[in-house]
Amino acid sequence: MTSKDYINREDKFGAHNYHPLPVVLEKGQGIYVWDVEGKKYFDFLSAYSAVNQGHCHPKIINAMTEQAKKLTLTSRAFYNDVLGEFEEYITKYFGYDKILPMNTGAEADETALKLARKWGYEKKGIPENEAKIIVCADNFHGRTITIISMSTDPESYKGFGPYTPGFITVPYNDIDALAKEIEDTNIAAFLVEPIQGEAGVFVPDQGYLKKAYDLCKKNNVLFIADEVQTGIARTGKLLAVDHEEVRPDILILGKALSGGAMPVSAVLADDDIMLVIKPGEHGSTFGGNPVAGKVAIAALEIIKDENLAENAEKMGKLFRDELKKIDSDMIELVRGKGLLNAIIIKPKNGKEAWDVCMKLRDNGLLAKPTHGHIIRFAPPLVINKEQILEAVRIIRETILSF
Ligand code: IF1
Repeated sequence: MTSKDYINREDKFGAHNYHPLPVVLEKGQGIYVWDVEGKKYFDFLSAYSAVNQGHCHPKIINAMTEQAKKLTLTSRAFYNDVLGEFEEYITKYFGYDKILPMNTGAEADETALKLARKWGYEKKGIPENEAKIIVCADNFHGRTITIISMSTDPESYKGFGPYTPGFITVPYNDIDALAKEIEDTNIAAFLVEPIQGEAGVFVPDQGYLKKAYDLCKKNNVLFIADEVQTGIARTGKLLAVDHEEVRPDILILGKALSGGAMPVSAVLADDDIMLVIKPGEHGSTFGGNPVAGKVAIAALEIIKDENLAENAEKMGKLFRDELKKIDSDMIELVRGKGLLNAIIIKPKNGKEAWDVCMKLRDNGLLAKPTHGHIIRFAPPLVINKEQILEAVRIIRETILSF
């Protein structure tokens, strides 16, 4: 079968809820992936920052296969011998009293919303069914009905109503707008991405998160950070909130928590928040399964053992510096933090970000456009200097060819 055959088969039997770049991958190792014709590519998407540790990291695959041979799933109806080990490891790693394990990012976001509402009723004294949560315009938190109810992007929410009530939207990076809304005593929480991914790697002003956090404290509102994409060393620190020394009341993790091996997500909080959820009130068949536990421990160990936060910081700076040297009016702006970066493309001769990504593919580098004019560049964090320079050479030659 050729790439074309694989694509046609997906088109015929799969729902059309994606528009992938036409490349069919069959193997990954570190920062590279290979297609079914054997062509090798730099992976500059990392499965939307899930593969921070690099494709098929041997330590993760080993943890996964060893545990898979022994015990894969008990459900939470019974205890297993791994979950406690994972819970102790991750809570000490991030400095929280408790973890609630889930699978996908959306599920972890939903969990955080439920926690915040329940805390609002039981601890803050909000009248029943009146809790509100403040969210940001242009957010991306996943695809469930409640999460799209918070979205301001018609592509996400249109046609899927009726929507879940109880959300107030404020513009991102606008502290005054937040200050105005947050005084309502029915507000339970403020939910924010430290850097907005889907919005095109939009980095807020230095100090925004700290000021937002202080406003939350002043008004007895929970500060919830969605670090599903920005967390686990992606932006040059373990968490993106670490750049401003903010400690979220509720921390949401996903994606790279498994290094991309399987869906593993988590919600972290201290006892006064986490313990408002009682037995039978929330859960998941697969959440906290022993394979996930072993995989997540390995994935988090790698971050520390291989100094991936420091590497992301250094390589990210080098990458942006080198991109800024490309002399082309097609690159309107380079932005990002650590190895979460994007360029804004100014169309030239009718050629847009999609055409640039197609040519990057031909030249051996995979990246995906977002919003038509932005290209996200987020390689695995194990990338080295030589590889960054080679990738920049491909990007430069590609851009200059238009
Ligand atoms: C897709 C974007 C990235 C997320 C944050 C929760 C979730 C995500 C901050 C949900 C998911 C994804 C999913 C992916 C595209 C993607 C994405 F472009 F849409 F914004 F990464 F940049 N919170 N992000 O970014 O996690 O339930 O998917 O595990 O294909 O939709 P999930």
